[in-house]
Amino acid sequence: MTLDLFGNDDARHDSPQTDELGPGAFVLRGFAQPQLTTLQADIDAVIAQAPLRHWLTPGGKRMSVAMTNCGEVGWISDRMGYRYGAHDPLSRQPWPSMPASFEVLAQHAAEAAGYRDFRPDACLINRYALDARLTLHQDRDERELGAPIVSVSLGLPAIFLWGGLQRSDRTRRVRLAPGDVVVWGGPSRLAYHGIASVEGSFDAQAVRYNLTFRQAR
Ligand code: MD6
Ligand code: FE
Repeated sequence: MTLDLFGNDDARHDSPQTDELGPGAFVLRGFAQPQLTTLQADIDAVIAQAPLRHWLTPGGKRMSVAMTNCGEVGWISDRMGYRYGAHDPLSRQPWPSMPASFEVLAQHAAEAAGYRDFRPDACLINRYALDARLTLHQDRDERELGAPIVSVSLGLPAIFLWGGLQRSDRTRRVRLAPGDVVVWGGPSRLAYHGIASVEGSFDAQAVRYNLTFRQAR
């Protein structure tokens, strides 16, 4: 389905394919495709400064997804809970600054989905090996729940789970390919979601990356 996200016919014909997941939640198919090479180089540069690591959940389990951050604040998990912090607990340094390529893409994607003035201050970088999963959860550690989240997929495809506002609501399985961008906010901002599986490839080294941009503080 192609939506009229811009309110005029020209934009509708120019816009790429868009799937509506729920009210205020969209998959912009291939939106980041032209930027994939630049984005990957910038991911590698961030990781060189703030290495990927497996956080512990508050319950003490090692997360299967490896994570790091860039921007003014980063998402952290340990025995003390989930939170945002301005420093990398490993190096005690500020998180690397957000690459311009990230910020521009996130703002454009938010605008394409109807969210103006998105100013992300946090970018979580997730790396999924073939056996990594992210169980059903809500993103609710951000102070500004009025702002949307922008999520960019790179590398191997994955099956994204999209649920409702209750954990027990039934979930839909959505395949996310490299370059797909999910934008969600408004009435869907607290919807449950997760990653069920990553699709394998012949390249044993291959992984999936995901960037999620938030207005955290
Ligand atoms: C992922 N994404 O795609 C995990 N959260 O790897 C998320 O948990 C997520 O894609 C909030 C909004 C969009 C997302
Ligand atoms: Fe999430």
